[in-house]
Formats: sequence, C-alpha cells, structure tokens
Amino acid sequence: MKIKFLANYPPSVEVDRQRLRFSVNPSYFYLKHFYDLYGKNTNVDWQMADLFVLDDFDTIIANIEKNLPDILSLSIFIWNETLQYNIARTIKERYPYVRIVVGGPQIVAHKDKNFFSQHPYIDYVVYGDGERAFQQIVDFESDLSTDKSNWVNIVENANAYTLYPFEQLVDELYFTTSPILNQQQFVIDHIRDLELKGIPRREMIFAVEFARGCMYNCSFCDWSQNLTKKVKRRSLNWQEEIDFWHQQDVAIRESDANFGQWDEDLEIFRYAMSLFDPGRNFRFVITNTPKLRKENTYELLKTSAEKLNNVIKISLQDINEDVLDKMERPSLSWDEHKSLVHKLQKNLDPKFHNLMLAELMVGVAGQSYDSFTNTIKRIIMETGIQNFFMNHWMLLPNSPGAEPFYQRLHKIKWIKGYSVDKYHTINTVERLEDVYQEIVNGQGLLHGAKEGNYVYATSTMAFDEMMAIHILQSSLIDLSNIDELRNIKNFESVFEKLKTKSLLSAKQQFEEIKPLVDKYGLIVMGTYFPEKKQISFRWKHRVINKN
Ligand code: B12
Ligand code: SF4
Repeated sequence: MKIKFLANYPPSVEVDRQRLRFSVNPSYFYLKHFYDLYGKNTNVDWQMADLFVLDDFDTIIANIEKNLPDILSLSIFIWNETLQYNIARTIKERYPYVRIVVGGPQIVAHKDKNFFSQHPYIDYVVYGDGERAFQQIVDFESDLSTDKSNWVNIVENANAYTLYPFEQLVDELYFTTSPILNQQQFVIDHIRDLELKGIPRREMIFAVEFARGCMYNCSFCDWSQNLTKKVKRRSLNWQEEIDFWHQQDVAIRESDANFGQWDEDLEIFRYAMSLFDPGRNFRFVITNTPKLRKENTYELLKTSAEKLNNVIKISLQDINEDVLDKMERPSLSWDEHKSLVHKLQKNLDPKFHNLMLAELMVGVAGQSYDSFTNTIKRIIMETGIQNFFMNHWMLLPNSPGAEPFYQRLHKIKWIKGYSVDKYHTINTVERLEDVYQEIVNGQGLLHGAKEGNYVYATSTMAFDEMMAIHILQSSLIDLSNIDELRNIKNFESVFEKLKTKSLLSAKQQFEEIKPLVDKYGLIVMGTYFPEKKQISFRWKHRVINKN
C-alpha cells in the first residue's frame, strides 16, 4: 500500500517580515503516528510528502505519476483549494483506481449532501480530526477491515453520499506519545528532502501542538472546523520534543489557539527560550497568545521581542464593545489592552517599541468607516502604536460567520477576490482588464495572488469604505516614515484630512473598477498604477492623472 500526501502550502513571508518562511504543517506526521499505533497494515509505504508548492502543475502531476500511490491524500485549505482539487481530478481521470482522500479545515462535505456532484473524483472526505478516520480508510483499502460500523469523521463517496458521525479525538495513547519522537527518522528525512529541494534550515519553521482546539467562537474563525469547542491537551514529554527540534536546528512555532492559557505553556516557553542561541536557527515563535490571560501574554510578548526581535502583536480585531459582541470575540476591554501595551512600553527598551503592531479585522459586522477610523486614531493617540496589520475579512465556510442566519442578520455580501501577496506586487500589467481576463480564463492565482471570498458589504459598511481603510493605512505608513504619528503637529486634524482624502480616493478607484467587477464577478484587491504597470498589495492612494 503506497500513500502519497500533498500538503502543498504556498511558501509565505512571515514572522520576521523579510525572509521567505517555509512553515511546515505536521499533519502527515500525526496521521502516520496514529496509524503506527492502531493501523493493521504493516506494509505501508509512506512516501515523502509534498509539503510546499515548489513546482508548476504539470511537474507536480508528473512527480506523483513517477511512483503512483494507491492512496493520494490531500490537505485542503483556503489557500490551496483550487490547486488541490485540480490535482485530485487530474489523477483520478488518468488513474481511476487510485483512491483520493481529502481532509483539512476548508472541507464542507459533512454539511453539503451535493458535495460529490461537484467533486465526483474524490472517494473519501475526512472532516474534523483526521487521525482515526484516515487509519480506518487505510485499513479498509488494504482489505484488512470491512467493518464500517465504527467509522468516524468520514464522508464516503461510494455510489451514494454516506456521512459517518463526528467524534473529537481524545485518544489517551495518542495524546501521550510524541508523533515526532516516535518517528524521528521520518521527520529528519522530510527536513533533508526540503534541503534537497533548495530550502535551507534557517527558512524552515515547524508547527508543534500542545493543545488542540479553541473554546471560543469568533465569527470569522473556523478553528477545529467549528465542530467542537473542547480543548484537548497533549500530555507528553515536551522537553524531549523541543530538544529534538533544537538538535535539528530548525525553528518551531505553536499551532495552539491560545498558547499561554495554561501555566505549563509558560514552562514550555521558558525552556525553549533557554535553548535559544542567536547564532543558530532554532527558536520558538509564539503567534497566538491567550485572549484573556494578560500576565502570561505580557511575558510571552516581552521575551519574544527582547530575545528574538519578534513583532509584538496585540491582537485586537476591533476595540468597540458592540463590534466585539457581534464578532463573539473574547477580549480584554480596551482599557485592559492599553494597560498591557503601556506596561510593555514601560519595561521594554525603547528600541523594541516600534515592534508593536495592532492586528485589526476589516469588514466585520457592526463596523462603519467612522467607527473603524476612530479605532485607528484612538490606538495611535492612546498607545503610540503605529503599525497595523489589517486583515480583510475572508469567508471561511466552517466559521460561525458563514451561517446563513448570521449573514442575513448583518446583510453580509461576499466577492471572489484576488489579493497580491503583501511582499510582492503584480508587475508588467499593460491593462487592468488583462488581469481579470487571465483569472477567468483559468490561469488564476497570478504572480502570487491569493484567492478567496472577501467581504464586500455589510449592513454598516460598503466596499469603497473598506477600500478607504486600507488606503488610510498605507497613507499612515508613509507619514510614520517622517515622524512618530502622535508627535506630528495637529495630528488629529491631519488624521481627519487623511480620512476624507482616503474615502475620496477609494470612491474614485471603485467607480473605475466597478464595471470590471460587474463584468467578471470578481475583484482584484489592489490599486492599479498604469505608469508603473503595477498592482499593489491592497489599496493605496493614487493621484489621478487627468490627462
Ligand atoms: C501555522 C498556521 C499558519 C502558518 C502556516 C500554515 C501552513 N504551512 O499550513 C501561517 C502563519 C503562514 C498561516 C497563515 C494564514 N493562516 Co493559518 N494557521 C496555522 C495554524 C495555527 C496551524 C496549522 C497546523 O500546523 N495545524 C496542525 C494540523 C495537525 O492541523 P490540521 O492542518 O487541521 O490537520 C488535521 C485535520 O485537519 C486533518 N487533516 C488535514 N489535512 C488532511 C489531509 C488528509 C488526507 C486527511 C485524511 C486529514 C487531514 O488531520 C489533521 C490531524 O487531525 C492553523 C490553525 C490550526 N491549529 O490548525 C491556522 C489556519 C490553518 N490558518 C488559517 C488562516 C485563515 C490563515 C490566513 C489566511 C490568515 C489571514 N487572514 O491572513 C493566513 C494566510 C496564509 C496564506 N498563505 O494564504 C485557517 C485556515 C482556514 C481554512 N479554512 O483554510 C486556520 C485553520 C486557522 C483559523 N481557523 O483561522 N497560518
Ligand atoms: S480567533 Fe477566536 S475562535 Fe479562533 S482561535 Fe482565536 S480565539 Fe479561538
């Protein structure tokens, strides 16, 4: 039995905002570890996984064909959905006997009885935790088990649509044994394979899991595909696991939703930090701090800044109680957030202050142009933070915000959008319409553009107002290159002018692209600069040349 796994993550720039990072999702190691514990087939050939998209489509297919698997398994995420389904379809058309199994957070088959009419080439969909379901499928396909009465988390496409029930994985043996330490050579082989493909260790970062799941319910988020709100903690010798990554000299990051929620997390963090050596690649990067445990967040952010020079991300999404309520976001109050920021500023050397960044979500229910711009202004005035990370709300089909009732309530509209990667621009665009045409002609995902359903309107905000927020942000970046924002003379009135100017610019740009949006039913999420033949990441201010 040969198994091939395609994670196919597009390489991204993250963490230190300069270097390309190859962020490894460990799900293949987890699936295999569970199979090693419980699977019946002792003769499985676990081929090397394709962790990243490093080749063009034809090469990816040719590589699969070189050593054709019995089971082709693919992880489906918002960022690779189109590609993964195309690969699966192509392989099934050419080799109908290869079994196609898909899993991952973007999967909606468990909620959609018509899923297989759209994707008839898929044999099994795994939803929720994948470990037990995958073991059951592999055993069945190996002719080692015919009993499907205990199948879980599977949607089967055998003549008809068959849905097997959901079960959260709580298996004690699995959660008390390390999926890494128990197959060290397999993990090392993957690190070496990445190196052979030209990825140096300093650019790799491996996700590690200490707790699976999140107890909260934010409208935009699909953690655990929203199937459970229970958190399952691993109970294993984390020290040895961290030692392993340290020996391999690669960076790691948590895949937990709220790292620091448990005091043990801080022990883990302190231990990993004690191994940090600036001359080596190993480091432990924290990105998801606990929403309500201010003291723990303080320690995680402060130490990460001081030791790793890491961004100090204050995850706000919004600061208005009403918006946070509509988002169902657990959050410290704005006053509590401010006291966290002030404490960090007081106790951190000023050279780290500029690492502070406020994360906000654009376009969620309840926000208006005025409320959002006021939020930006207050953050600047009341904390001095002047770096913002603005996510434009993207629809995750398993998130609470995707519920029809929620969407009707807030009059939410979506549009298929193509967003240029933050660190790149689309170059050599003769005419903006060419890009729209290339996308509908199936060439899509041009030059690193990211595809997704973006929020287009809510009952309180129109799209041009959302564009204006992005324009305002980029104008603030330009201004902050000149001086610290809140020190700028008459900052409040400068801000008010920028706010009006950004809205005007957005309205002009929107008027210009609206015919294309209507004609092609999609939107390219950036400003087109004809002179430079470039499309920018998100929207920017543009002086219209009247000639
Ligand atoms: C690390 C991480 C990142 C990294 C890199 C991700 C990578 N290489 O995969 C970075 C920081 C770059 C990142 C970025 C983003 N991320 Co992210 N990220 C994560 C995080 C925290 C951990 C991923 C991981 O390692 N998980 C651990 C593995 C074991 O879990 P898993 O992948 O779900 O796999 C299990 C099952 O799903 C199943 N399974 C999965 N695949 C398969 C395949 C088969 C065949 C089978 C049988 C089973 C199976 O089995 C596994 C074991 O149970 C997850 C949250 C999470 N905890 O999963 C979010 C998550 C994946 N990210 C998410 C999002 C939305 C983003 C962003 C789009 C956010 C934004 N607005 O900018 C960006 C954009 C990235 C891009 N390039 O476009 C969403 C994805 C939702 C979706 N529907 O696809 C998640 C789920 C978080 C969330 N709910 O918001 N992310
Ligand atoms: S965004 Fe909300 S629901 Fe999602 S992981 Fe974070 S706290 Fe949990």
